[in-house]
Amino acid sequence: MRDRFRRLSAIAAVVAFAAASAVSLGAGADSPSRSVRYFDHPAFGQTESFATLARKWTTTSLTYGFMNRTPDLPADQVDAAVAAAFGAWSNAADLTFTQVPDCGTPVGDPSCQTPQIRLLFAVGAHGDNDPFDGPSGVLAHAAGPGSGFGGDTHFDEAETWTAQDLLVVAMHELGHALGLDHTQASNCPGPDGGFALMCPVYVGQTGLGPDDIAGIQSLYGVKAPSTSAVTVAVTGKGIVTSTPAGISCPAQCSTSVAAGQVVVLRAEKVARRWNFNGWGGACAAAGNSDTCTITADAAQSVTATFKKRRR
Ligand SMILES: [Ca+2]
Ligand SMILES: [Zn+2]
Ligand SMILES: [Zn+2]
Repeated sequence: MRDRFRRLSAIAAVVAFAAASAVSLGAGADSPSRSVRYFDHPAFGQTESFATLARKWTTTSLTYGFMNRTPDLPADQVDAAVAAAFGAWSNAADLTFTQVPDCGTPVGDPSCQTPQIRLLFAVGAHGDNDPFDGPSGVLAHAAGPGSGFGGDTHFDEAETWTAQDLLVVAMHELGHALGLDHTQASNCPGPDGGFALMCPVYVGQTGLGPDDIAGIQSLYGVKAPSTSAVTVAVTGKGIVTSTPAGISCPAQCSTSVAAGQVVVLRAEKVARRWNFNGWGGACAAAGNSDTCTITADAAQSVTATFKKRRR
């Protein structure tokens, strides 16, 4: 069965709560009469905190692409806002996103395999039986994970998009595209006083809250800290040690450190009549100094050469 965009029924009391909260939080203080803006559908999940949709992606490495871009902003600002929105989720959980060209076929085409998450700006009816409502009201909507429509995220072109609105609305919709439902009413606002991003109303959220992070991590797990390998090769009679500890080559010639870690390597001769002759590889610039400092922002490979003195 083809995925459908979620349609949730409005709950009058909850809408009234959200409207009152939007005003009392002062998010619309400059224009208190401004109408409440919904990310998508004004309804709340039913669980104790964050809520998840029926499905999640079976991979943690996903592609996205633009079917078109809003003319309200320069293309590079659209790209930057959307990339930052994806980045908020990939920083919070074990997810990576890669931008690819759109397949170019119509909305919901089941044969379109990449991008998995297709982004579209459209006015009114736009091919998914969920027409947009003109200025204000619903700002965007997204389908949960799956093939065909799955993950597709649409923005109401009847809105006038600013980079900040696009960033936050995209962040919220991508929450749905990744498998999160709206959080429950008591998280709007949440225990920390801030509104959860996955609250259905847009009252000036700027990023993920604790509830959103717990939700996405429940689906995809905690992001593994990234590490870099440091590898040393010693030629001749000498030893290379490291600070922080980990390398003591030739006994222990490789180690794994946190990405970006600064590592100091020290060369010492271990036999009479042998001298340190110099560094190579990632330490080449250190010449024949006793120490070499490297930053392990990627895998680093170092050579150290010791030579026997001529008599
Ligand atoms: Ca609208
Ligand atoms: Zn939503
Ligand atoms: Zn749509």
